[in-house]
Amino acid sequence: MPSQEAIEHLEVFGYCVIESAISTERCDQMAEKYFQLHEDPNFHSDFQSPGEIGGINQTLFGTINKDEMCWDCIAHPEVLEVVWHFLGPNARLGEACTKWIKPGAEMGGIHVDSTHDLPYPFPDVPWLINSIWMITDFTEENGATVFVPMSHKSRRRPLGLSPDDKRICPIVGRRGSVVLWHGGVWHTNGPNISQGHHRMALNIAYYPAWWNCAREGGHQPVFPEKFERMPKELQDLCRHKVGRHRSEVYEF
Ligand SMILES: O=C(O)CCC(=O)C(=O)O
Ligand SMILES: [Fe+2]
Repeated sequence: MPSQEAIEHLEVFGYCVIESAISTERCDQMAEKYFQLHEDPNFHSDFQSPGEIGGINQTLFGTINKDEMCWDCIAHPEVLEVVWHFLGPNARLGEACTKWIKPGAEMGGIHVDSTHDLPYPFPDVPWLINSIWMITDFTEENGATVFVPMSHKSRRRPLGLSPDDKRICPIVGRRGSVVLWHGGVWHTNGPNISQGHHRMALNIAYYPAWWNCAREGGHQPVFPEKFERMPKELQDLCRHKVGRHRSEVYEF
């Protein structure tokens, strides 16, 4: 989808898909690496919660320091065109993390992102453009992300929505495609009811320059030696979070 069309789709429906933004060969290399990272006990402290160790729905933070392949995704030109349109030219990286949905995982709770203490109505300007790269194919059976199209227009969270509400749509696609969404659209991971198909995703969040990035727990700093090696465009996105420990870059 050309960026202009993607922008329009996101504006109206709350999400859009850019197909085949990276090659399947690259995805397969990334998948292999990400499955290993999730299994590596050295990184267990980077799970979103300690209860995820050995679990069937895992989020592993700090991908930017662990894997340089994800750098091309974070600063992908077509993605950045959409991000800059909604968040302005000084948009910043929130976090890049990997999300593994194993067979047997249940559908997540439908939610909006980064709004825990925001009053209603939510801001009428986007506060987050979130994205999920399909590192393995996304299917209706293996946990593809699900969305309620246009729900970002409600400017509230999805209270009391039944998991089998007909408005919930899985967004499926070949690996290498990326879904972008407005943080206010109602969404979650689908259930993995497949026979042995694992879903791996790279989740990259972008915030506008005015957003307080310390609000989100778990987001990791970018190590200085990694930052030095990055192309300029990626450095610009990460400029606010260079350090060795989270406490150095976020005040709380
Ligand atoms: O894993 C998924 O499909 C959804 C993840 C999600 O809700 C998010 O990244 O905000
Ligand atoms: Fe989410």
